[in-house]
Amino acid sequence: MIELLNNPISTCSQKVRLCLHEKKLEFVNTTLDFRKKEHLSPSYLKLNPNGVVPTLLHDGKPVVDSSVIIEYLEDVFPENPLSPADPYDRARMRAWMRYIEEVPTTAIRVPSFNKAFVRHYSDLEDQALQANADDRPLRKHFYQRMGRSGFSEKETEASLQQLENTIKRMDAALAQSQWLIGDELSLADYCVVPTIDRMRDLGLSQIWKEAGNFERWWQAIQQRDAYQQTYFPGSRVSDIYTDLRDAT
Ligand SMILES: N[C@@H](CCC(=O)N[C@@H](CS)C(=O)NCC(=O)O)C(=O)O
Repeated sequence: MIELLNNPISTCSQKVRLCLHEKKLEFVNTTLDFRKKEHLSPSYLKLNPNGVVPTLLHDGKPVVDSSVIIEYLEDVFPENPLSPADPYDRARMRAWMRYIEEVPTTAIRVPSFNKAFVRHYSDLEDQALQANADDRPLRKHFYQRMGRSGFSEKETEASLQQLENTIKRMDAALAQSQWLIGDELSLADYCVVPTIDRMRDLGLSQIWKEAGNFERWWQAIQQRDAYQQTYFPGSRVSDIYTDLRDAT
């Protein structure tokens, strides 16, 4: 039995949902409410001491961290593989995954919080703002830097540059092959999809307007059943923060 403790709009959760659907694995989709801080409750912290989503429960055993989870699913459920058979290609896939985790996955948080989430903290008094940051085992300093009004211009600019670099790197790779690793879809592709979808949702799709290979890949991703299943209504920030709808 597989249960995914996650949140509809969380990019890290979407990455796991994409892989579960692509592998045609049935799972119980359990939503944690960020506004109620359910991901910071003592019972959830016992499963995931980082206080972030997603967490996979496999026969009751917790597996944490989205990339660890999708590799675990590959190990345990080899049917409908999303990892190449060749060890060298698997190493290339993991190198992409590490790059995606370090660069775009980190970068997208800055415009996401600036445009969507910071509004929840803008009226907090100093003490409440500090307490809110202190509550987050993994993200205390991130929330401190964000403060009440969002990330600095310098940090925002650096994030946008990182997102642009990612698109350029992907576009170059996709000139050589259909997917990031050769001609089979892999975990590497799905690792980056939630960042791209979020970029579009935040009105940042002009970044890839000249990237033809990337655009072909993005169109192909959006045709997949797993993509349609992952992005159900309510899974995009613009579904919740309606002022963002003009951006898309
Ligand atoms: N490396 C972790 C990061 C997970 C993560 O940052 N999750 C975000 C949502 S995408 C979260 O739960 N944030 C909670 C918060 O900001 O308090 C993973 O990939 O699972």
